[in-house]
Amino acid sequence: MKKSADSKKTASKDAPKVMVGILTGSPNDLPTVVKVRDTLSDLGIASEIVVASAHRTPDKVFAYLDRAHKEDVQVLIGCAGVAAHLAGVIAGHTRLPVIGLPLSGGIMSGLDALLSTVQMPPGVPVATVAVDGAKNAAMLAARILALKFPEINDALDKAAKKERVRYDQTADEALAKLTAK
Ligand code: AIR
Repeated sequence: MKKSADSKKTASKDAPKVMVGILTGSPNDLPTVVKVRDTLSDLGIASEIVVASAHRTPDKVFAYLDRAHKEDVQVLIGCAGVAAHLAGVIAGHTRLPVIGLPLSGGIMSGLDALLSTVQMPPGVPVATVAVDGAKNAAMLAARILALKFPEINDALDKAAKKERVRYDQTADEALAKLTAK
């Protein structure tokens, strides 16, 4: 079957193996969802984005999951807004770990999506991150992968050290500005 057109890495024989499948319910979700892919990419993790809706195109969701199983994708991320059942439907169809990313929008600014994603029945877990928490969805996928792939653990260590430097520098600069007033 053809690789997703949304995949950042082209499907050549040299392309890194896709480890994370990111499904999202609408093309309108992409400005947030692309941050998941970019964070994974910064950690050296190949992923692909597939636009497929649990309600509008459930057949496409299941076809992708079947391909993901065959291609040995390791972690799945389901992103959706409003009646956000995508991650839950994915979790009902796979044994792979599923992360849910609820998206804002709609009359409840994402609270509807958060509850639709997180309130799963016992036995069908979805590890749900914050509304629009694209970075944490990627970081959680990376932590899961790091259990099996030491190079991803190293990449996470490096990223944490870099983040610590950035945080301390920002704090120092903010305090220096205050005292200069
Ligand atoms: N959605 C699509 N199918 C099922 C759901 N819950 C979500 C999308 C999007 C929102 O509905 O993930 O966040 C609105 O979709 P659209 O395409 O009308 O912008």
